[in-house]
Amino acid sequence: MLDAFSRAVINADSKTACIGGDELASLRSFISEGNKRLDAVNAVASNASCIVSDSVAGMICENQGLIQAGGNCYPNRRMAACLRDGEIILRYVTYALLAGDASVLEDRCLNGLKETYIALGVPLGSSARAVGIMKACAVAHINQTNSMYSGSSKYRKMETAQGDCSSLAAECASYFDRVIGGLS
Ligand SMILES: CCC1=C(C)/C(=C/C2=NC(=C\c3[nH]c(/C=C4\NC(=O)[C@H](C)[C@H]4CC)c(C)c3CCC(=O)O)/C(CCC(=O)O)=C2C)NC1=O
Repeated sequence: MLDAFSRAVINADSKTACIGGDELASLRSFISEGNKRLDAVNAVASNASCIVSDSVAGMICENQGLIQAGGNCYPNRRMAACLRDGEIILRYVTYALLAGDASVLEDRCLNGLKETYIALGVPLGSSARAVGIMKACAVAHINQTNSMYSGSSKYRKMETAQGDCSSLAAECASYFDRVIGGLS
């Protein structure tokens, strides 16, 4: 498992070079933007159960055969496994966002997942759809555009300094895209 710092070392070592100007500049911004990154991780991690349940519900809403006999979210044992998988995937995305590197997600979560799903008959397209909804939810939480319930008791405002988190939201989206890519 790598993070932004160990990744810079590996890259430099593969060129037998010292850590150079571009890498240092990128690490400098990783540090100076560090509090934003922690807020972004917190925005996703502390809304994880909401993000997972909404995404799996959305996936099922669009394809109700999943919860009928023969569907892969039927019976409750499979429904529970599906929700659990959503939580696992989201958890590894938050680790990657914290580290600023996808290797923890690749090595510990995605490695072999597609093969496991094929062997178990877990539908890859539906899984990718649920991950796609999680991506939209997570991005909205990071950018604080999750205003659907704004003003209602369901809306949970996260107190953070105002600022532009669009590049962290895009980075987070790229980790979900890796999951979708790994399942297709
Ligand atoms: C650390 C990383 C890690 C991952 C990612 C992981 C996934 C994982 N998901 C599994 C099952 C499963 N995964 C699902 C998921 C779904 N079914 C659907 O219809 C939806 C499309 C989808 C939810 C979005 C289901 C239903 C099962 C149970 C399948 C079965 O037993 O028939 C299994 C088989 C063992 C078990 O049932 O617990 C594994 C290993 N395990 C791990 O250790």
